[in-house]
Amino acid sequence: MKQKLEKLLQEALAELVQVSSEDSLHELRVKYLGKKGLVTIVMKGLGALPPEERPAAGQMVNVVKNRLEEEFGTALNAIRTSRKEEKLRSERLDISLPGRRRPMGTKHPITLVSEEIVEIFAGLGFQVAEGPEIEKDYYNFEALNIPKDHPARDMQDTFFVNDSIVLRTHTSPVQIRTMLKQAPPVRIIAPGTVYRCDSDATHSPMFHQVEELMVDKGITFSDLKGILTSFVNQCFGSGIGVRLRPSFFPFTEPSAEVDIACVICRGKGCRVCKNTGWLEILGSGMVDPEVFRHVSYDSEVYTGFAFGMGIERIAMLKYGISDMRLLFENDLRFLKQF
Ligand code: 2U9
Repeated sequence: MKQKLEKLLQEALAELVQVSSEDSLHELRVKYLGKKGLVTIVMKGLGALPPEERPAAGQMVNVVKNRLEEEFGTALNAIRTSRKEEKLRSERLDISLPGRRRPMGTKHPITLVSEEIVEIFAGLGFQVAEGPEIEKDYYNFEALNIPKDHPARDMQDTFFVNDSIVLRTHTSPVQIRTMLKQAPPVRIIAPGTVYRCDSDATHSPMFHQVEELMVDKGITFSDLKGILTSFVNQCFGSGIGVRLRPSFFPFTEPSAEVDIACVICRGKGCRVCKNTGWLEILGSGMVDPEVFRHVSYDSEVYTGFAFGMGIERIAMLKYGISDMRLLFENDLRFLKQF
């Protein structure tokens, strides 16, 4: 019996050395220690021995059984540890690898031009002011000396939300709101989105404007000319020709439209300037006393100038864009050029 057990133990240990997976280890355990295992069969045969031999034989079987249990346990731990290490090795992340870059967008030309204009006026002491795009008829029209039934309302085809609320047709209501909130001096720039019911190659129902307003004691038309000339030189290049033509706006008196020498032909005459040599870039004027009355500014004490320009038009002139719709189609082949 002793020899038989020794042989079983040696065979089991020899087989155990070959085992490399939990499944085959389980099979080996069943083969030797399972219900019908080789060691179990020996144990069951103990009853056939003479009673005086049984205790020693029983002890021997137990020794072999315990030894195998211990060896199988150790082997199971070793298999599990090596499997875990293998998993960690194969799933290791190389955190030193450079990440995948997200494709970078570019600023829209309208944003670029708007930021450039704001920068220029910030350098001249103007502060940015903002207001709502859905605006009271009063701030958009009435306070700007455009009463109901005034023909000027037809110049700005309006999107009405209801009888008294409109989509702002210009950023001028921002200046009205600012003046209602603060006393002079005022030196603000109001960039923003505006809406007019108009759509073709040079008009979009939604477009962008930037307006400037300066109010203080003793502001004159020559201050307007000085600021305008400085702006034009910084925006389109120094020494560029500027001219003012008399015009009319309900909110300014006197009023002037401002032209610059054509940036394409430098004044010689071309298709862009329709052979005039000049390009209209903005409208301007001295704030009408009627507007000051609406915001309770004393027009006997304070004067001011204002002007406004369409950002799309400035962008088209600066970058030589012939169709305004290109600015709204968001074709990346177009946008990536800026
Ligand atoms: C207040 C008083 C006066 C702003 C002004 C213009 C002339 C003008 C147009 C340019 C092209 C609008 O986008 S456009 O169609 N603007 O011609 N804007 S004076 O005058 C103001 C504004 C606010 C309180």
